[in-house]
Amino acid sequence: MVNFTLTFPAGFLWGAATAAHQVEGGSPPNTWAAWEQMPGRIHQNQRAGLACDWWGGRYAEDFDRAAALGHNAHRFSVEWSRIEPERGKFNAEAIAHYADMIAALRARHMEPLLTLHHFTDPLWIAGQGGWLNPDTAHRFARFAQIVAEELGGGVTMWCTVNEPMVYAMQGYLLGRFRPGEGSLGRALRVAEGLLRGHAAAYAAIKEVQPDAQIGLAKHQLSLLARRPSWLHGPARNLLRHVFNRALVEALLTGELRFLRRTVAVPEARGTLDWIGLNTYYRFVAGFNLLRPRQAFIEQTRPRHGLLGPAGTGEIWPEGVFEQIRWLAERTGKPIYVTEHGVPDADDALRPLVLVRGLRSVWDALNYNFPVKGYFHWTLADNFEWTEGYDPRFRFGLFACDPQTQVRTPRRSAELYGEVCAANALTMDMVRRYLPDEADALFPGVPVQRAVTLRPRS
Ligand code: IFM
Repeated sequence: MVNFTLTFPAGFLWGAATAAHQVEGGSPPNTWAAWEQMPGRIHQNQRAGLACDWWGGRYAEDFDRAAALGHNAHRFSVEWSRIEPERGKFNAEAIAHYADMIAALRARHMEPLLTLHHFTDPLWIAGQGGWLNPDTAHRFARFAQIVAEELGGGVTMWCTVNEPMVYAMQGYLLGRFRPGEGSLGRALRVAEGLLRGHAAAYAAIKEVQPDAQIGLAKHQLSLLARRPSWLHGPARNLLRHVFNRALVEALLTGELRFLRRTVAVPEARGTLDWIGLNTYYRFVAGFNLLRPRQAFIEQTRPRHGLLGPAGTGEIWPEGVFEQIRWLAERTGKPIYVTEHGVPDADDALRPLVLVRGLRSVWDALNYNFPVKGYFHWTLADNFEWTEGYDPRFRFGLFACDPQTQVRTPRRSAELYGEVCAANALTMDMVRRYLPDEADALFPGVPVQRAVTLRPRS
């Protein structure tokens, strides 16, 4: 009987990831709170409402829960529109609130990883054209500078921008996020704006805190080519380049190459101390002549596999290894898994997704890829953007009812807690949480034998 212990390196960061608008509640003057007012934009016209009431102070009890489970780190974001509700006017109370949150993490021996931009913009930024306006990158850098000056005493790990390609594509090409547009050209210009914002914020934070560790969180899709691959393979490669790779390449080269357009962004070159990986799904990509607006590329769900809710793809935890590998080989930088998780209110899939995802991280470490931490998405059920509080999109280790504010741990919280506390995943844990799948997941066949026994054709 196999009885392994997959041990992680000493000092490995274990935690969960959250984002301000999804957990805080209290309607800040930002673009999402405004978008939620528009009929038909969010599942059942819901609004974030109280969310997890972190603005009301419930972050403290949630940090207690995380600390009790052995988390030694937490990724969260600050809300730009609260800190700078009007151009150039910074709100001392909001800054004090985030200082308290950071102190609360430190008091619980949890390392804060602070994200500056997670999908929301102050209304005054939207009013000046958002990330299509070149001035926005400078405004963002000024905001980053103030945050670094005010909060840098307790933070050394900074994430400038969360999922810039998701923000650009969902808002400006697919129309699912504000401003609900359908233009590939504008989506790519927004991505360029966010890249410039990242670079400007990087420089601003380094001015204040030279030893800051600064990165961004990149959403990566695992992509199969539709058959026949000689026809659809190039479409897959193009999507992979545009969505997964172009922006990362630009951080290394200072050139942003999208389709036929190459833009010089020299200020972005070398602005990466680490890179964050957010990954969830696998899709199939192919050519479709009916999709001229999307450069004739269509992205669909695979027919088989562990399928996520409608509108998502195949739940594919092995993508964690695949994406770490590309990011590590291409950038040579330390890697944090800044998000990985699964929407699963019943917790029927999460233990399996966790075990497969963590095995992927461990595999990557064994290839000497420099993975430094893992942040599960997310701590407690929260406001899932366009999906609102749709029960099919509950990502929390804890269930959270936004009306009653009652939290209930899911079994996965305990499983993940055991991993964090032991700094290891063991076969004993896998057997207890996944009794039916344990032996199939870890058959204990030495690689050498598995290779020798592969049937010849
Ligand atoms: O909830 C989101 C998060 O804000 C960004 N990454 C994906 C998560 C799950 O959809």
